[in-house]
Amino acid sequence: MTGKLESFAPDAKVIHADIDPAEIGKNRFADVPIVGDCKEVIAELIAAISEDRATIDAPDLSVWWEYLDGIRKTYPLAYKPESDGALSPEYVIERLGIAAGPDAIYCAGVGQHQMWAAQFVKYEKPRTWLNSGGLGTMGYAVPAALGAKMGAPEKEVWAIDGDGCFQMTNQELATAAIEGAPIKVAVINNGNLGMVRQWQTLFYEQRYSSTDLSTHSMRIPDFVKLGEAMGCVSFRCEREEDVDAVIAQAREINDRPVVIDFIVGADAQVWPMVAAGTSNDEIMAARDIRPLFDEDDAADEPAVIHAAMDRQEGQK
Ligand SMILES: Cc1ncc(C[n+]2csc(CCOP(=O)(O)OP(=O)(O)O)c2C)c(N)n1
Ligand SMILES: [Mg+2]
Repeated sequence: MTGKLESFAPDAKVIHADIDPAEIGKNRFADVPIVGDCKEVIAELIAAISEDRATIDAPDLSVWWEYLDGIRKTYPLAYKPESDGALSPEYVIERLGIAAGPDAIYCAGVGQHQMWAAQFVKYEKPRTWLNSGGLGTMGYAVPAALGAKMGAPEKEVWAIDGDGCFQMTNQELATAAIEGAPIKVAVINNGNLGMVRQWQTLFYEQRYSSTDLSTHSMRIPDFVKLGEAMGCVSFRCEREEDVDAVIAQAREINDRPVVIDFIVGADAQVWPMVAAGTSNDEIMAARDIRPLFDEDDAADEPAVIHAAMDRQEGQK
């Protein structure tokens, strides 16, 4: 994602590897163009860097780490409770990550729930986060979880899915039930195509168009009934005080797939973000607050009600 092109990494030197020569330098000048298969290019790069490292000292990254630590301190991973008292999607995902832990495999769809799953689950091990990134494909989570479970049957596998994404591939639950792949699906049901709704909230004066899925207002489809119809054990959870118990129940079931319909607030927003047409260094930390890296803005930060990282530290 370049954002506004002329301000994209203006001081960087770019190495651009691409199998398609027409792509090289198409958007951004490449100082070092390499045409080739990334499988080979990356392997050769790794070998070249290791060779360099044998003779040249590793670079001093202390200034970079100081800078990153400063950002971490000023903008801790956080979320606010929903204004209408509804269950927070971030809370659900945070609790799920703590319960299932770093050995589980997590897959996500595309949208707000995906961003929160990236932020609030504390990954510690490789190959535990299956993600359809960069022009990601809605509907990825359930089939990805199914594949992960078939490939690693001893692992606990969770699909963290959106109510929109889930409707694209939930028929694969039948495959999971029939083929004996007891995956677990946490539907983060915010009633909306939340990622799109967030843009309509922030940039289109709350003129909501085609984002309400009726998964809240009409409960269509009813994900509990749908899960049951597909041979899964299904639960619904709407209150913060029930979240841990329903996750624990789901974790106990290993002979069938499980679906949990988490009914969460519609208005939670994902931060940080870059607005369309703006530069990546104008990244927004919260509504109306930009740029992220301007120290003067730190005082205007919204109240950090839950500092999720701190709370997780406390749990350990
Ligand atoms: C197949 C496909 N269609 C459309 C999109 C564009 N898109 C990205 S996120 C999103 C909304 C996803 O809604 P939901 O699954 O409910 O997730 P939420 O953002 O609410 O967590 C859409 C329409 C896409 N990425 N993939
Ligand atoms: Mg949604």
